[in-house]
Amino acid sequence: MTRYLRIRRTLIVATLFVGVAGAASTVQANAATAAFPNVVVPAPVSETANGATFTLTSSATVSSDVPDVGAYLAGILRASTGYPVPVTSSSGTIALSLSGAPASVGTQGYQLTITGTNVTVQANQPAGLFAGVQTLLQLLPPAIESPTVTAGPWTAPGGTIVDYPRFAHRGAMLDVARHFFTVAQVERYLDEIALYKIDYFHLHLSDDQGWRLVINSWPNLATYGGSTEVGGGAGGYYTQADYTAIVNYASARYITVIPEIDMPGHTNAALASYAQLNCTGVAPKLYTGTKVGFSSLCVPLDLTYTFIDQVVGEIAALTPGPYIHIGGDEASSTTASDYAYFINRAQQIVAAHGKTVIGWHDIANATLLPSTVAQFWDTTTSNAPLASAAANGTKVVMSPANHAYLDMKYNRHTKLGQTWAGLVDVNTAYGWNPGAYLSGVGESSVAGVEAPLWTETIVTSADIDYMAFPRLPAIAELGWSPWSTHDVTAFDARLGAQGPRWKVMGVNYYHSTQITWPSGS
Ligand code: TNX
Repeated sequence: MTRYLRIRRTLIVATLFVGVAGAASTVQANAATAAFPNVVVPAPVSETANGATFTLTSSATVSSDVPDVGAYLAGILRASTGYPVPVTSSSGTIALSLSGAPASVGTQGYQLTITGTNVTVQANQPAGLFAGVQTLLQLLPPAIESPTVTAGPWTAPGGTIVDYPRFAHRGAMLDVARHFFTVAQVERYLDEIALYKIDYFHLHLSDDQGWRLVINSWPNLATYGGSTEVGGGAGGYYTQADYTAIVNYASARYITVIPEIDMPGHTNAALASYAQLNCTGVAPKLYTGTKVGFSSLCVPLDLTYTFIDQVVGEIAALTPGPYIHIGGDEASSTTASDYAYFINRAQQIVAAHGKTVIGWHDIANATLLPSTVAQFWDTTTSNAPLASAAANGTKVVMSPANHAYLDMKYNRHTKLGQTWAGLVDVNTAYGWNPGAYLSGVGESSVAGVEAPLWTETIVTSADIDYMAFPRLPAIAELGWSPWSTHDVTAFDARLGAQGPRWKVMGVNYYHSTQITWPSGS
């Protein structure tokens, strides 16, 4: 495989197209060789062209062993082609099948075969079919993503792709606390991240500036703690039914929601909602600025743990996924010994509700449960407490702020965003290796990657789009594609091919000057 990919890279340089016919040993870089276009993000594990061209016609049908995935694909095809695309019980023109996939593709991968007449996606699990559908869509013309009927032809290059992820955890985070985003805005973002095989959506539900989810046993959290946001706007919150709608929308895209309640710091909204949670017994005012590190739950207070137990209990009951994120970052108003005590108790509470803890890497300063996952967010390449946790078996999600933070400015002219972790243009977002980045945290300690989007300066869906695209796909590729495919020139070309898709979808992406965007996009 490595050799195949090395040959592949040579072809990219020569022709900007990748692909081979037949076995690697028979590869020849001449014009007659069938080539796979270099368009799929994240880069697949292997692609073999067969020279055929598939054309989707008005008589096309979809069959699927997983009805929801068939319906998802047919819905996209109908909207843009105007064809009826019925979902049939078997032998569709496009067949999504849970049999016949190679074992090597695992639980999230797939095999996609495109001939002159048919398309087959085979996977071992439904998530793999969904991933294969995303690849197929990227091989069809960009207009296939149009929400309105558009002219074809609807062709896709023939060949076989065998594909599966490097890391099981490929996340995106949205901060709905600094600015509130409606369910519809969150669903729009879920639609966008699903295109790049993201499988975890981390929802940052509470911070100093807002509490965004109704907790029935502590109702003021949402009604008062959710009543503002950065800059003093009206804020907002999700009812439990809203949250369930988000969870279900994500789940239909094979994305697992990770809810975060940040603690013991980043808790001003909660402390403002209930005076009795404060060590002083006095509630602070609501906060609409952007400072961090000034608030803390009252560590010695018994009520603090009743509060956490009830909040976590309600959220755990609403959350089918395995994780609850307890934050734990920037607790600069909590002493080191209070912090360690607090994180230990918070872990026990989450475990008692049957969930696994994720926390920002600061939690490595406490004693971690074997299952607890740490999320690295700093700009350094070494972190002693995290390295020693990893040596003890802790798994790490990688979000180095100077590469993976979607709220950093692209360059000094970018209007939105922050600069504390540096300027992050596309090639910087792409230019690091998650499995060999932090000393003492090697590939086997890395659960995956996450691209967080903090929203101190982000207000609209157009803002979200602008900061996430085109960087989110770079992080998605680092999480999915084998390191042997890592090649900035080839990546930039693949990313450029996404531009016309985002244009058709109305995604307000940043036209990075590092990328050659096709004309008109
Ligand atoms: C740091 S990194 C934070 C957030 C801010 C972000 C802004 C981390 C875990 N916490 O509270 O929103 O920087 O870039």
